[in-house]
Amino acid sequence: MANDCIFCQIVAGDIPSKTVYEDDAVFAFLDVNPLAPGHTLVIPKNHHETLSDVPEDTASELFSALHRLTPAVEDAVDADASNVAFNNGEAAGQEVPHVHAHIIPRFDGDGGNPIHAIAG
Ligand code: IU
Repeated sequence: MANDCIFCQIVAGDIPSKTVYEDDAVFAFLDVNPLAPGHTLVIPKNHHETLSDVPEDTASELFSALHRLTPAVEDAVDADASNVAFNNGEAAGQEVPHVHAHIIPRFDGDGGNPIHAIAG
C-alpha cells in the first residue's frame, strides 16, 4: 500500500467507496464522478502506477475481473454496451496514479464518447 494513494486508502477501507466487487487481487468500486450510471473503476489491490508497472500475474487477474465485471455492470444498469478504458500515464489524462480501468455503461442514442471525457 502506498500511504499517500487515494485508491490504496479506498482498498484499505480508510476512505469509503461503493464497492462493486472484491477478491484477493482486485477491487472494483463506483466512480465518485460518474460519466454514466454504473461507471465503475477496476483496480489491482497492490499499488502500481501504470499498466507497464503491473506484474503479468496481476495483469491477468485484472483482465479476468474486467472480463466478468463488464457484462455484470452492463446488466446491473440495463446498458446496451460499454466503454472499457485505461488512461495510462499522466500525459494520457491519468489523474490518479494507481492503475485503473474504467467501465462506462453506454445506452443506445446516449451520444458523445466518454473516452474523450475521461482522457481530459
Ligand atoms: P483518471 O483515468 O485517472 O483520469 O480517472 C480517475 C477517476 O477516478 C475519475 O473518473 C474520478 O472521478 C475517479 N475518482 C474516484 O472515483 N474517487 C476518488 O476519490 C478520486 C477519483 I480522487
